[in-house]
Amino acid sequence: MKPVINRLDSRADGFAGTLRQLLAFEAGEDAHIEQAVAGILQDVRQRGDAAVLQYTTQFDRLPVTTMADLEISPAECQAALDALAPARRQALEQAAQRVRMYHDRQKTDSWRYQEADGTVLGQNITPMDRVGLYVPGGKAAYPSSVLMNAIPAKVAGVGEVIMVTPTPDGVRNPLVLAAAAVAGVDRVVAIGGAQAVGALAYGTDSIAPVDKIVGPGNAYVAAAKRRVFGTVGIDMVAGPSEILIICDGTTPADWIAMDLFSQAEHDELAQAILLCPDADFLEKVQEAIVRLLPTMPRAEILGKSLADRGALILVRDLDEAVSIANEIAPEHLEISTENASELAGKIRHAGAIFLGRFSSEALGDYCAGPNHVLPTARTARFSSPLGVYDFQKRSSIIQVSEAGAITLGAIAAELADGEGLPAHAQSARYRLNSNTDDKT
Ligand code: HSO
Ligand code: ZN
Repeated sequence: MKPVINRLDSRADGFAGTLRQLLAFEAGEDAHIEQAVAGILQDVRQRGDAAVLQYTTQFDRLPVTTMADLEISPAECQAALDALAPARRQALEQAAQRVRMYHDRQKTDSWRYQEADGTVLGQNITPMDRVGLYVPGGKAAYPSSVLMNAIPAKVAGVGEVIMVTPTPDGVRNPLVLAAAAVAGVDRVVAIGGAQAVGALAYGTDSIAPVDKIVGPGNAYVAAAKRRVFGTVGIDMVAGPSEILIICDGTTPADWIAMDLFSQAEHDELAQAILLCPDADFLEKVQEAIVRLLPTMPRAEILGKSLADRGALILVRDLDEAVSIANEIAPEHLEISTENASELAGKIRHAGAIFLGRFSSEALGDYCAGPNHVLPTARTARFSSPLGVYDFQKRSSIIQVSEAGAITLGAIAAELADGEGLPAHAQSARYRLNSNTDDKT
């Protein structure tokens, strides 16, 4: 029988290779999906709303004849919020407020500086005009993700956030609609799949084209986002959830087991790994996993995730744990140790770092404040959490003074000559002599 979770020892021969194998994950491209998505996108591009209506009727089993049928009004979202149980509504609003407060701090201002000769240089920071937010239907429709995607966009000052979400058989998810109301989403349309991505990217009569599409989706949505990238911006194509825990053995084993479960329950492909230098503690965590697993409603998913991709790894010491963590570059890293801040200072690659035994990853998923849209599959080596900056763009500012044109003109003309671009050189040289009267 397969063990409940993989056991590794960093001292064992071939450890590096075993670890690499465990981490290996490639979202394989499916030729059928690629072909279907290419067809749908082209159709939506050509036929607009008519194509969107046709695919929605077909895939979501919704016999709709006009896009107005698919509009979910702000009043309906507000009504969904009003209908929530008070405790649920309060939690949603408190989470939104904390996420907003955190993201407010990410706002940056345009800047300028002046050189001695009066030349002014700088950068203007402006929000995107319109952003599309994809929210999956079915079980993976997370209201928390609506907050995490929409709030930074609104904080950045995006003019219009259009949320799309499929409603198979016309079933609308009230908590998702309530979250849209709380997050300040401007418009909600009940469409999904590649057809929704196409509508947002290319625009139709009823939907103005957006500048960027964010939010998670299934393989079709991911393929569609990749294909429209360039026409619009996209956030990232997220892989399965990951959690890496470094523990010194001082946190209750049940807490650590449940933290591993918390990510493993997302997806059979999710990855939950524990690094610990204390062999006895690893035994305790394994015992806790065996005891708690059967009590979990999502035991099937999380059991498979732990058995296939999960691991308890015995390391020599915490320094080795840190270097393995940097190699893994996890989406979430919990440092559940006495000296968490000291270790955190040595972490170079991680989407989010949770310090100390009270900082469980679940708190970050919902309400601590930082974003839960994070780089997965080792991309934390070069990318960052979703933030206000993802909805802003920068324009360079160049305001050259009369004196500056002489200094810069000489440099530019010289380099333009070197590149064999005479119009560039002459354009710079015209301004070397600031007396414009004798120039025609
Ligand atoms: N842990 C997920 C986000 C999430 N968790 C939503 C619960 N709901 C991102 O990796
Ligand atoms: Zn989660």
